[in-house]
Amino acid sequence: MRRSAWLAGLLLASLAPAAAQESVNSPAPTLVIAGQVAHPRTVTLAELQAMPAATVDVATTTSAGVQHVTYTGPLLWTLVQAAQPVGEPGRGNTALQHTFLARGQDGYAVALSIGEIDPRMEGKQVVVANARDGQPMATLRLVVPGDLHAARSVRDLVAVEVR
Ligand SMILES: Nc1nc2c(c(=O)[nH]1)N[C@H]1C(S)=C(S)[C@@H](COP(=O)(O)O)O[C@H]1N2
Ligand SMILES: [Mo]
Repeated sequence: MRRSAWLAGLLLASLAPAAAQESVNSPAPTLVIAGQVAHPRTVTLAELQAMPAATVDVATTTSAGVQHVTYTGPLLWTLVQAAQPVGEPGRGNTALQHTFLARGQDGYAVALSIGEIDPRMEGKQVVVANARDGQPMATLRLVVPGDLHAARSVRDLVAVEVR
């Protein structure tokens, strides 16, 4: 395993118990941005709420028909850019090499790629939602607009690992 990947794993492992502890002691969720970035950090709910937010409409098909819900929060793109993904040395333009593993409190994780959310590419408005239909949420949720199934809608989002 590359040393950098090992370090990222260690960082995530050491932060996970702290995050779990926090949800017991305090209702305010936090989000760890780590991995192949120059500036790994833990973003607090207050910081997320202070960032420019996008609102996306998500349609879910249920037995009762199609239901629309709106989610509001900063774009994943904004958070990732602030952390500054770093490429592998000597590989030229590495901007599009990155993928993300977005992880929930329960360990559930889904992958996305930077090309999906880069505004110059697919530009999908993937948000780290902290409000649903305008109401504040107690936990964070990754929202991927346009998905037909909700499997990438990671609830209790606690970490985004940049790879
Ligand atoms: N943390 C976490 N998020 C998750 C899952 C999970 O098991 N854990 N299941 C996914 C799947 S498969 C679906 S269909 C949706 C269901 O969303 P809901 O349980 O909030 O309605 O959550 C997604 N997000
Ligand atoms: Mo699902």
